[in-house]
Amino acid sequence: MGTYKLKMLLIGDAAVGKTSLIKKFIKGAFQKDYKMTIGCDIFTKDVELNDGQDLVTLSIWDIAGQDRFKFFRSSFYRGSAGAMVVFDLTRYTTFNPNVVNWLKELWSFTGRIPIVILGNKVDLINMRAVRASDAQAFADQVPCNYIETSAKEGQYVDQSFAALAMNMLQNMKNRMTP
Ligand code: G3D
Ligand code: MG
Repeated sequence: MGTYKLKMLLIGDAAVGKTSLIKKFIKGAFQKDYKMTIGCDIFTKDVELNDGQDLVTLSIWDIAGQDRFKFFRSSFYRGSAGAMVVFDLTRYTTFNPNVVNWLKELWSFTGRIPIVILGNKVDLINMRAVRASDAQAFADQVPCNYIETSAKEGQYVDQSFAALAMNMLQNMKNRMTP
């Protein structure tokens, strides 16, 4: 049984659903800590992985403002073990080119930490502007998981956080093994 504390980020354009995904995952009883100087909210949640063998306390960092706090982004990124890169399936530019832009910025601060790419708002079927096959092909190149979610209906939200937590844990264990 291992216990770990891992910092993770949600990044992506405004209004793609980052805060909604976190709230859906945390459900009702969440603890939130607002960091005024960085302009972000920090949520905390425990998850059990590997059939309860590992307990991970996730510290989930969410950008609260938009560009206003850009200057402080280095403190936002510092020390994070992984990230969710979120785009909106109904707005093409949030995927291309902006997922790449977010990834470049992330990795310029953190190095190549694990990520998952989320195509959110999959419930808006008739408004889809990004093909699943295009997003999957991009994720295959990275490589990383690609998951289509709905923060509104809850589809694959828990699975996305679990997948990233598993990747972060595995990455950390690999680094600790000589
Ligand atoms: P952000 O934190 O990335 O900026 P928010 O995004 O979580 O604030 O969400 C932006 C808007 O998109 C919100 O609408 C929210 O309800 C909506 N939204 C988020 N996720 C989904 C989803 O999966 N499906 C649908 N249909 N809508 C979603 P409002 O109108 O409240 O601003
Ligand atoms: Mg938000």
